[in-house]
Amino acid sequence: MSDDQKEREEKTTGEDNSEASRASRREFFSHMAVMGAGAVGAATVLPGCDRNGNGEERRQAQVDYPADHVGPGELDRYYGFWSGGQSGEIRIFGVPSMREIMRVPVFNRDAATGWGATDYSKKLLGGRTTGDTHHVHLSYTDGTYDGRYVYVNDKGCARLARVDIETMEVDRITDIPHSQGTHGIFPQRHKTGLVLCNSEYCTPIPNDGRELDEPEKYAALHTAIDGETMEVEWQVMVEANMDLCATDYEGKYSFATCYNSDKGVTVPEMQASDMDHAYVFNLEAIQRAVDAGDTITLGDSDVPVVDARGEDSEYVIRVPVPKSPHGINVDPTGKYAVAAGKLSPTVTVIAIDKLADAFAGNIEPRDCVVAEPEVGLGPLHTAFDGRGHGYTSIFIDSVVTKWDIEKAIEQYQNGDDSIDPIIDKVDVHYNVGHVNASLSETKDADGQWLVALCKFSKDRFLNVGLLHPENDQLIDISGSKMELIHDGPTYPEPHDCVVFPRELIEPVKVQPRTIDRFRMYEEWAQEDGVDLFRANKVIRKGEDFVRVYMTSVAPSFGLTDFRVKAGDTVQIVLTNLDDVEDLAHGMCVANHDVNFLVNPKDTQSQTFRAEKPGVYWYYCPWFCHALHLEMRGRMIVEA
Ligand code: CUK
Ligand code: CUA
Repeated sequence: MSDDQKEREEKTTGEDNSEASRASRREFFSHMAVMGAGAVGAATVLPGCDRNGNGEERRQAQVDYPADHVGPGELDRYYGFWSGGQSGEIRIFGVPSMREIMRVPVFNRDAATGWGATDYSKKLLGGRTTGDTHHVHLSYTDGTYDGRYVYVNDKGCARLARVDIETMEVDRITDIPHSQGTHGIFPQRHKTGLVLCNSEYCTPIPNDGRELDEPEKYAALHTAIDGETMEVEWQVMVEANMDLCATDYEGKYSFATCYNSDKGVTVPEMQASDMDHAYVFNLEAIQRAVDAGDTITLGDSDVPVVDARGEDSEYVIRVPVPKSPHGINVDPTGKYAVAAGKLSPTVTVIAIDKLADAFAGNIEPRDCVVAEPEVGLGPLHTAFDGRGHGYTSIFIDSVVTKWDIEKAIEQYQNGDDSIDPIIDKVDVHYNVGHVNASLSETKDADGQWLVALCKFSKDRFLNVGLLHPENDQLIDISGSKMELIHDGPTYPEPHDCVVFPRELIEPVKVQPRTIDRFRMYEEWAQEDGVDLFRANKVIRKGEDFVRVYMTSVAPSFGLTDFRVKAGDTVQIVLTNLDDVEDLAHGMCVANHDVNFLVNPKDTQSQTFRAEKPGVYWYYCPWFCHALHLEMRGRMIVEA
């Protein structure tokens, strides 16, 4: 504690908080903890020992805390980025504490921050207010996370969004032409290159009403978006649906599972055949076709499209996989793509180095399969520990199965049933969807933690009514046996997550005003001849449109009141001059449905109509100061 802080604390509490007096109190509290916590607390804490370190450190530390223990004031070793499913957002977790630290609104309307109501977020969202985020991935360089961007899909409205990690704000949203149910996405891993996105639904293309009732003619698109510009680069049209997506580590291939090769439109039709397939896209061949103009365009979109429907070609091959496969994951060595059977109790291991031969026609696509171990009923997704093991989530059995990749290959190659690749199974609660392990999707997978995102919590938490939370479980995978460590309720419905060491990202704490949003505000300021950091004035922009520039410094707004006319459209542009970390203010206008956040050194705006004459208080909704309640002013609406 600095002298400064000490002085402040003494002032506010009137107590002696010197080190000497606090030491005795700390002793008292640790004594209490031992009494209360039994075995867990009955340890002497070695100063400086890292209880959340890697498995070895944890085992060596003579501390009997549970492995996930992150004490008050301690930081997690890992970040987790969770998708938020129907909530349309991203959530940031700490691992191993499994504390939800923050939410990042993406496709949703978020009342706390004003996302979806502020002028810029509305523009990005194009008037939409819902989303369905399933897959979050960070941008890569050289096979591991480079700390720059987070990409996330919207299955609901066929979009890809990008979060700028520096500011933790969405900076781009791209609409994907002719796509429905944009589901699996995956960035390339050799560099920040393309982000590949699968249409899960087949539709008429173009979907303009001319063709409706001939599902056999429907098609789906594998779309490549440039991870830097977020422009759609090209699309490949295939004949059947695509579910999950993966990329290799070299930039040569991308993968998509197809669970409905029958092109059914009812549930029985969709699961009719015993074999479906994984599409493998040859990115170099596709790029050659695009460069050569060997493409078509669809409807009103000018994106070049490679038509690869029907037969295997230089662009795409179909590796047969039983039955209605769901997840597809590439292991950290980059050697294998593992497709999970969903309706088959197997996972199918595809050797990536054999694909070139299959594309050349020297071998059949199915010859690229090198293993197909039985892992349980309803396999969905596979994570890796970097030590040669796969961890597959098994939905129907509610378990995670740990298996040995090389042993599975040996078993398949020798047709030898005495070889058992299954190492361990652990019960999860219940009906697990995705699993993901620390750095599992990178070449640096470290085999420490596995997160199991369970779809049903049943009786694991207090009863809260009709809708129960999901259950996100933490499993220690540092030893040979998996160990379930933690249950955590989450708001519906995370589908996937990525977990990585905290050193890999470094968000800023005061707005650097670098993202596109500020260009919009600077244009306005220039147009109106004002300086955003000084302006506190009302500018009438037209017959019934006024722009109100305002600043804030705790605990006051730059304007104690402003006047508009009934019927005016009012745009409040608020710049927060405070530059103290986390000293947020905001703007809430009484009875006008206006409420937004403005972070330190940030500018935000919202537009609304002032319908009725009268006096309306506006106030700061973020607790910012002892005089926070006094941080308000009057909007006076003249008749
Ligand atoms: S999906 Cu939900 S559990 Cu959208 Cu990745 Cu498999
Ligand atoms: Cu500013 Cu409360």
